Amino acid sequence: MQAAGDARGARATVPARSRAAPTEKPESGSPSSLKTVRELSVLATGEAFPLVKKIRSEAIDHELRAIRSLLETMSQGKRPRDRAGLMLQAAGIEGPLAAALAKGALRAARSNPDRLREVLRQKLAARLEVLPSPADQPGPRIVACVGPTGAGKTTTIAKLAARASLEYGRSVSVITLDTYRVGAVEQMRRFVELIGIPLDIARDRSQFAQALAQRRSDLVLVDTAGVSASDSADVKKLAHCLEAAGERPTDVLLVVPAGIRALDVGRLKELYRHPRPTGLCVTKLDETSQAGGAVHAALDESLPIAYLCNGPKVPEDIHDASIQALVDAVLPSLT
Ligand SMILES: Nc1nc2c(ncn2[C@@H]2O[C@H](COP(=O)(O)OP(=O)(O)OP(=O)(O)O)[C@@H](O)[C@H]2O)c(=O)[nH]1
Ligand SMILES: [Mg+2]
Repeated sequence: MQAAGDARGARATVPARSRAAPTEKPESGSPSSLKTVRELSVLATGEAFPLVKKIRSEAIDHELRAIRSLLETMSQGKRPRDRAGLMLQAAGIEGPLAAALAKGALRAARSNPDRLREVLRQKLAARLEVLPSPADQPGPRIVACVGPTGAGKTTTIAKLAARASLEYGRSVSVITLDTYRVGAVEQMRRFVELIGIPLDIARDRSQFAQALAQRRSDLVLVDTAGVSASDSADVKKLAHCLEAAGERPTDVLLVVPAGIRALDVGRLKELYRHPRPTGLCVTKLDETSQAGGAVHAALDESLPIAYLCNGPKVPEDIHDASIQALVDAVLPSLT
């Protein structure tokens, strides 16, 4: 795996879709692939043209910026330490991480307190790391999504599968280990049928090993059942299954919604000691104005960030992670 630090500089600025494709895009503009993308959008969101959501979130963004700016003006009289604390608290960054960020920023902003927010943004950016898109690495690869119930694991697998298969023409297959939840297999089956890729259903380690041995696809995406804090036995079973991947390059992405609380991130950390995640996928950035939980998931767990998702649409609402985009979501600039 490429060192995350190497890639950070290259990805420190936004546009999310600026990755090098391992293969040429063959037919991404063809009528049939456009039709498929449209059908995937309907399947994932219930609407063919989810513009309403976009317009609404822009209006909310605008309002939020105005409120943040007002709060900032009102806190001008406060001591810089308190202002830094308020800014981080409003972003959902808490505890020792908030204290460490504030401490570093106060020193740097001493000569110019008006720069406090900007310095906090820089301090945050300096701690975050990016994992170059695992699903786009050349050669055979397994990418599994794990995480709490309803975080967006299945949708993320569908987004990655559609992107790799329809946009880049790679050979992709999906194995689902989620055979518990009612309707889970059916949900995945509808996505793979639209994309036109095979699906294997594995109930245990031997079925998982068999599916891996049979499929020759470059990219094998593995969907897993959601777990809650009390499900450590299920996580152990999952780890046992994934071990069947042996020496094949495998990434385990911890999928978390951006609005997760710092405390709940701590619980996840306990839960996912094994399989140990190799990267983070932050979902539902469109659903929260307090995305600090995503930063806690990355920093408290020392995880590089692979993807940012800002909506349910398949495949367009997934983006290769960029530090700038995450910092903008968590601690937006007011200028
Ligand atoms: N707004 C928004 N919704 C999302 C996003 N990602 C997924 N969703 C929605 O969140 C809901 C749950 O998504 P799933 O992909 O089924 O979540 P999961 O983690 O597989 O859930 P379980 O398998 O039950 O643990 C669905 O309604 C998705 O459409 C996102 O980035 N933004
Ligand atoms: Mg699921």
